[in-house]
Amino acid sequence: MMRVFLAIPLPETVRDQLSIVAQMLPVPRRVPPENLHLTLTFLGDASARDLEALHSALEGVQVPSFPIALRGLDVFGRDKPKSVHATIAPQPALTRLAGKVETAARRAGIEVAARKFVPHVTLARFRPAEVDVPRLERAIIDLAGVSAGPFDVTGFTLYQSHLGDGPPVYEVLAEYELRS
Ligand code: 3AM
Repeated sequence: MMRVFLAIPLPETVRDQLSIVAQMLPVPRRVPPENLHLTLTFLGDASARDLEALHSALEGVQVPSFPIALRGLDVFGRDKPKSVHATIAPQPALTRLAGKVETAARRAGIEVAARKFVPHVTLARFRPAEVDVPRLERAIIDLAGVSAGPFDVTGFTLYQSHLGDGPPVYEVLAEYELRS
């Protein structure tokens, strides 16, 4: 089985901008710049057979390319934060794309947890006890004006996540282009 997810890769300039922002956060374990991405759907463990069915289903996803922009920061976990992320300016085309890839995954027989799509780019992950929460909250307010992009989303990628000691290694399994 392979641990896989579908995500939008980010241009290098955007990853560079975001990693500078991440450096300004009082947090441990920032996401390495090369790992920054925007998850569309986490698929979990899939077999090679699942992935073949998924590949056929994803080739049928036809969505025109669209721009997105990153604006400001937020946390997951509220008063016990577990991660900090850059938020994405509202873009209905992005929500539609996430809906279509999720439907394609279900059609391919992959169980996808039903959860609301909250578009984000994770900048750091940690345990709540590892951060000074008021200090982190102040940093997020101070950095409310950060932005990156806009840039055109021209495709999305199927990644395999290899877990080990240290940050995960994301391997590209397949790339899907959006129509320009
Ligand atoms: O980088 P982000 O935050 O978009 O948190 C994991 C990461 O998301 C998420 O999948 C992305 C690639 O690893 N993820 C990991 N395990 C998950 C799970 N069990 C999960 N998302 C939902 N359920």
